[in-house]
Amino acid sequence: ATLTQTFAERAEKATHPLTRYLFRLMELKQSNLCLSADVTTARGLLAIADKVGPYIVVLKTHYDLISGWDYNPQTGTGAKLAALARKHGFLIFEDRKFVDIGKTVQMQYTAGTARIIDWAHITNANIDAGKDMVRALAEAAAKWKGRRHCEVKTSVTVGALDEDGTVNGVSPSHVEPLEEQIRPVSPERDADGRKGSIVSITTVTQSFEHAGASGHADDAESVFPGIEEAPADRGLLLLAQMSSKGCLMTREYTQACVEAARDHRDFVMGFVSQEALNSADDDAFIHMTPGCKLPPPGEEDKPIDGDGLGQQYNTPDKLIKGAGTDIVIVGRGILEAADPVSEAERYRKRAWKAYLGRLGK
Ligand code: 6AU
Repeated sequence: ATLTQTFAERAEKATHPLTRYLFRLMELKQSNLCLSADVTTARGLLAIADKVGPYIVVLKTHYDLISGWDYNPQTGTGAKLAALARKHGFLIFEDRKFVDIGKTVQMQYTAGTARIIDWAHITNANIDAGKDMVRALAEAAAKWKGRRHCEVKTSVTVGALDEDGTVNGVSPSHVEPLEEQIRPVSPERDADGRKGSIVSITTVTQSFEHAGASGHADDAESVFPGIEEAPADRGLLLLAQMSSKGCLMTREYTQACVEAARDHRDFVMGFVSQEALNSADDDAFIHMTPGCKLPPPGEEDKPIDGDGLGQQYNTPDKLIKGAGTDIVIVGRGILEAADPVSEAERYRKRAWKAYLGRLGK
């Protein structure tokens, strides 16, 4: 069923809001291309994202190979990428390949310097450590969404203010208050007879107004007519198969990824894989495929070599039409071209043609 259904039809069937959005974006931009923006500087990343943005639906990052990444949640590299994503209409995919125990991946996803969850719509995981870590990441995403929705959360606690100015009160249970406003309410003695004031403490927790990868497009007007704003959701792709030579992922492992995806439809959008993994009854998942390259223009019959370090390449036609995947992920094929922008357009056209070919159009 997957092979002959249009992306528009699958947008209706997808259960994940971001997958629905992505399928619609693909139809609108006539693109099933993801740029793997493996450049080494933050400046270079933002520049290529802005230039290639019109031709892609997903921008893939490896934030840990980029120097000069600015971690400021409001004005840093993540926030700037998010603004470009709104401007051009693409989703940001941090290719983090989480693999660890649930608690650790939760922390790596939401905390630390990069705070991936704040700017990347999509990330991915290798489930070698067991599928509970998918649930752990899903829980972190649900919590993030809940917090984001109450953009500014305030809570009021009453405590006693000592004469020396210290507050003896129950402190609010929220984490990381951005600021606390302490106002005296009335002079009082506390239970121990100490003089002080009853105070009201208003805790303002993290405001997500600018930090999220979605939000208001006031700072960057969309240049693509008809593009709606991405939903405020987070999604995961499971690394089900790899493109590299000698990959150790077995059929059992790949099948476990399919099962984990079905268990977490509200969070798992689909797979990074080399072929379509859906059975006939299930076409709600999306497949993104790396290891994609075109022969140079005019040398169409030339075989495409690997990179000498284990990477193996296939053409968009082979992957989209032949193996039934949905989005091709292209890095060096575009980045190392003399003109990356026209090369991105060439890949977009070829991958879209392969999709139409799959539909028999
Ligand atoms: O087009 P390339 O070969 O320059 O870059 C391919 C990109 C790299 C890899 O880290 C990534 O795709 N990748 C992945 C992903 C996306 O998870 C899986 C895989 O099997 N092969 C692969 O190359 O950024």
